[in-house]
Amino acid sequence: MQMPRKEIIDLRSDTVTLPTEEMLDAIRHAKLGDDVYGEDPTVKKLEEMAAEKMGKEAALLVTSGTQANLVSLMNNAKRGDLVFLEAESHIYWYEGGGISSIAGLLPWLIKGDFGAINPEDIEAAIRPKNIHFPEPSLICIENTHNRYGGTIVTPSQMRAISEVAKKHGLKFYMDGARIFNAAVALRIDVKEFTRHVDNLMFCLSKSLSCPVGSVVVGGQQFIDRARKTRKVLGGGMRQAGIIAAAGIVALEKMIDRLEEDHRNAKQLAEGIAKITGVKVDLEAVQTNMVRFDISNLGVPDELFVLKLKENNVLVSTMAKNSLRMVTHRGIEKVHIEKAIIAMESIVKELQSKKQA
Ligand code: TLP
Repeated sequence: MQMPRKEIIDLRSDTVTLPTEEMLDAIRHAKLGDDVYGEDPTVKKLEEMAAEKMGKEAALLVTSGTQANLVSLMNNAKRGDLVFLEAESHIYWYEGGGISSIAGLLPWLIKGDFGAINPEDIEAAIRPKNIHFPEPSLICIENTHNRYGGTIVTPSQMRAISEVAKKHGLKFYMDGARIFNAAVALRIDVKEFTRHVDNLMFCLSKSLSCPVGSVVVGGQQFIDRARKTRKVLGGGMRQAGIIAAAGIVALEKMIDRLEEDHRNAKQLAEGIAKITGVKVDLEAVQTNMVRFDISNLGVPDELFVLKLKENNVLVSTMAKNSLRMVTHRGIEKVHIEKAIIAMESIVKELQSKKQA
């Protein structure tokens, strides 16, 4: 007799989401053309929809969030320029150093509060024009902020940063990989965020459930230049309508449901906060991520992650003693309950071994 396969509760990231049936249908029936010739009607439609949704002139479909950030950095600043970034930003931590090795830029890190850079700290970091100093040209923020656990940079915080940018003639860019999570959590239109930046990117392939793709959005001239940079980086995609078709479904149908992911994340956070030895900052649980600290358990991270895996729960490691769980489509209330129970029993087992 064949044993039923155990269901895996994959909380490593919202990037693991699979396309919906509707996306697969849309892909199957998409009108296609060669997008490098500007002839793919489905890509054009997605780019127009994205620009309209974000309140900007134009948009560009790219292969990934990393490519979106790189293309944007290369078109917001010139080689040798200085870029202000939050110290824990994805661009700095997880993009292979492309900001320096490819874009030729110098990152200047500023520590934020729950991921939001304080405008006064940017002011303080801007030095007078002097032959010794690199030219600052760009401020980047991340919204929601990944390494802080999906925290939101609010529109009013963004406005204050944009005032510093304007005062000093700097460009202002947002890595908005999960900006729809922020908009849904605060129940406001996404334009409340985007109006403060010159340009931004958002990801289709994370909580919006698309199999691949991100979109860069901004002014027409910026997007025209970005289109060329994307080609140089090998991102000209020919019949990319098969990617855009899923993106259109995402923009039409997948945004409102993010509220469910946020509810699940809150329930997960409250459940694991009750477990002795596990610390969660509930104030930081603002969208679909839960970052938690296991330093009081006195066990190596790898062992804890492995124990969870043996119980069919997958999580990711963010730093020593710090783990992350991300809720997304496919993770339901029942999975949250199972994950909490699994964690409770692992902690109990580890603690009884310690006492023995
Ligand atoms: N984030 C991934 C990993 O790379 C850590 C994840 O699982 O969260 N900006 C932000 C804020 C991101 O979180 C990510 C992906 C990216 C950019 C890059 O997107 P991709 O993976 O499409 O290159």
